[in-house]
Amino acid sequence: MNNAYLSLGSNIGNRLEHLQQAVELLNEHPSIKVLKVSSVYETEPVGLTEQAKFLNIVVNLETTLEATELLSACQSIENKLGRMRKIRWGPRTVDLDILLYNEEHIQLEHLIIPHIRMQERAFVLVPLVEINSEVKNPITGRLYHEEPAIKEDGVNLWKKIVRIEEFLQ
Ligand code: A4P
Ligand code: MG
Repeated sequence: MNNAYLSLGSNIGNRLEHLQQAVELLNEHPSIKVLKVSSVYETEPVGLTEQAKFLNIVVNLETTLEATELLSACQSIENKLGRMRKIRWGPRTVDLDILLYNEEHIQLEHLIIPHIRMQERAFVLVPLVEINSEVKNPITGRLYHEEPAIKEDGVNLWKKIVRIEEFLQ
């Protein structure tokens, strides 16, 4: 069994509903079981800053899928929820990125794990550390809660989540 962390973000329409639908679709996948869902954070856009605020969460799951198969599953959920793939870093119904897959270092043309920008992004680090404060960068061995970027502004608790069921209701 493999263990993975995903980052989910939405900044269009009913943002919470998009995140809930994405987690439901992940959990409905026969080879994926969602173990933990972080609280929901409202975050200032990073990269392309002239866009609406995001809601971001991090999800921990177990899966029998290979990393590349998990990426395909994430992309089909993005497509199902109507993402328009137009502007890099631009607005999206829902975006699913794989942060970590076991403690593997994967470098393929279309898949890099750990996610290359995760240690620079408070909107990833804050929810990640909330669900597992001991998680480490598998390459450097550094704890993600020690990354300086975690202290950056622009990430605010929006909805406290204690149990997955509560999130999926
Ligand atoms: N790809 C490579 N590695 C991975 C991975 N570990 N997980 C490839 C998922 N995908 C990975 O992504 C482009 C390509 O990355 C994919 O085809 C896949 O093969 P994309 O989702 O098509 O395009 P994108 O998301 O627009 O670009 P990118 O570079 O992934 O952007 P990011 O880094 O995901 O940034 N600000 C806030 N506050 N919250 C956000 O959630 N998100 C972004 C998107 C920007 N600013 C944000 C947020
Ligand atoms: Mg992406």
